[in-house]
Amino acid sequence: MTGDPRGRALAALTTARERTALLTGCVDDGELTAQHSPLMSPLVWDLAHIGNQEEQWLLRTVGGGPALRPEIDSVYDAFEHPRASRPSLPLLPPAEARAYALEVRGRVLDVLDRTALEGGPLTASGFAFGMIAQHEQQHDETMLITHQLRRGPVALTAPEPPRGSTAGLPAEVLVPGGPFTMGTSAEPWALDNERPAHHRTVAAFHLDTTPVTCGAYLAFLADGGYRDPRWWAPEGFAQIQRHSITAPLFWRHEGGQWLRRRFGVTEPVPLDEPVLHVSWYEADAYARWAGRRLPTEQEWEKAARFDPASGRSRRYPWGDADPTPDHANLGQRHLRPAPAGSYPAGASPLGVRQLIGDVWEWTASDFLPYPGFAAFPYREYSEVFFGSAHKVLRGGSFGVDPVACRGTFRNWDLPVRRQIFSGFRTARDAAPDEGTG
Ligand code: AVJ
Ligand code: FE
Repeated sequence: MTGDPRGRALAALTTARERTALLTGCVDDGELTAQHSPLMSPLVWDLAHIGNQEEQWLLRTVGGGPALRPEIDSVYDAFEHPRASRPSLPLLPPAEARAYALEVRGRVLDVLDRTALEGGPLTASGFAFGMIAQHEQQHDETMLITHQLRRGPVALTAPEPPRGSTAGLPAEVLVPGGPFTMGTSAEPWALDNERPAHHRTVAAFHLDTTPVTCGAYLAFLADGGYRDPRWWAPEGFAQIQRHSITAPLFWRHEGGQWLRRRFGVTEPVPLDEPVLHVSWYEADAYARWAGRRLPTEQEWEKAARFDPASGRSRRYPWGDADPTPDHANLGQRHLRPAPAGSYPAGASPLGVRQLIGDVWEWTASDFLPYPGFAAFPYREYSEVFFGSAHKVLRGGSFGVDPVACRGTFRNWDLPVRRQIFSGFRTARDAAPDEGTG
């Protein structure tokens, strides 16, 4: 990240708030207060929670000011109240939630004006402001998921993504074995779980050039993949049986073809688009059926960041420059993944495409701390989630803003989850004489 941190912070906070305004302004108050799925909060909870986190970190902790509305902290504490229970809380009504978030933001801009963006880790390079912009954008992706789960059309518009193709691309790329630098100690707005930079060694492996497409996934369905326990982790097979899952979420078979519902519109499943809304179990089963496996988180990051020419790990597959619309499908600029093979300018040095943007990619790995991890600034962001319950996703989706997406960024979820914008790519070990060194 380059340039003036104050300008960066202001731009990131402003971009996040514009997106929040669209996501909470495209429906009436009834839709804002309704719960559209027990997996999600009412949209009006996200809205005031965004304001409340901003109040706690930027007005109270960084600004040192008095609390504006301390009595609502508990209502918007994600740990006190699971998502399913949030509709029964005494939530601020939509107009009040909007006014609260606006009031907080006005005061935050004064804090930003008068805070020296140096010194301790919270203020250096504007970290806390960047953290809160990332927090708001993460909830903006969550709110976009809520819109996908809602019944009825979604009044958000976006141009179609660029039309790429896999013609002429190899199916997979050989990533050489050997050490590389994983994580970061330099990225000023990196969150605690991305830190510190450390060395890892991976053996040579082959990685899909693009995410797995709906067309490839359909072959797994057609082969009876959802009925064959050979391909599934036992808990995964139990889950698809318990819930009668026979295809990715939002797909249905009708009139001899596969359709899917996308933001309230039903369309034929697009064969060349990365598959979306699959669980870790579905991704893992597909990979086993294909005679392959999911990449580990280490392999994914090496493919995304390692530059064989310099031996250095970079911020993104294409280098150190911040993402532009030519590099990757990010920021809700398009409300769907681009076809596999899109974004040639975003390719890695070895030619891997679409590592950043389009779909979050499930990895084989549990969400664990890096050696030397230190929770910062609060344990509840990452530390309480470490362990074998959550699997890591990498690379970001079309629904995530560039401020919350980079080669080191780590997302995580339960392996049963499929309402998120999740897809995957597959890998396989290289032969002993391939790509060593
Ligand atoms: C990192 C996406 C798993 O949404 O639960 C939002 C982000 N943390 N508020 C989530 C988050 C606190 C988090 N994920
Ligand atoms: Fe949050």
